[in-house]
Amino acid sequence: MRQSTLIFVMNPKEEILLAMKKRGFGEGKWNGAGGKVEAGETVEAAAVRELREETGIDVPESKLESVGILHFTFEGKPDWNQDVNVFFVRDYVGPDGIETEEMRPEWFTLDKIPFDDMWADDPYWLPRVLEGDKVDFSFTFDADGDLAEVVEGYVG
Ligand code: 6U4
Repeated sequence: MRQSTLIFVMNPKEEILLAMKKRGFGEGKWNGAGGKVEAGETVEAAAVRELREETGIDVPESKLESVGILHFTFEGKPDWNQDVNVFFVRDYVGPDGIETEEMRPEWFTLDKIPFDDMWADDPYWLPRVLEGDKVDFSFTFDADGDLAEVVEGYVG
């Protein structure tokens, strides 16, 4: 299964950095930074690289906290199927993200997370992660692109 990364940065004020995807997969949605893990790359190295490429924020791998895994099946687009490795970077202090060709980052307070303009699966797992849980979910999107099935897996 294709592996990808998804990274959410939080600052000491407990705001979360979301980024508006300007092109390609997930265009028009707020999401974390992230993308495909390249051949020969670790998941953590990919997370650091994607965060830097998409928001200009540079963190060491040691700042990454693994908070879960999401398995996606897109029935209409099997080549989109992917396992998404989700990371949080907590207590980030440093330059704000910059707008890149791919993404426009913005800080949100936790009560203003724009779930209506995010992936349909996000309300199932992001609040859980924000409460401190680790998550393992499987989501199936049907041929119309609608979220059709949600299965919660076991996290030890
Ligand atoms: P790169 O590698 O940046 O050129 P890109 O086209 O940006 O590729 P892709 O497919 O590599 O995107 O990565 C997709 C990104 O979207 C990853 O960060 C994972 C995330 N993602 C995919 N499906 C998602 C979903 N249903 N809900 C969600 N994030 C999802 O919240």
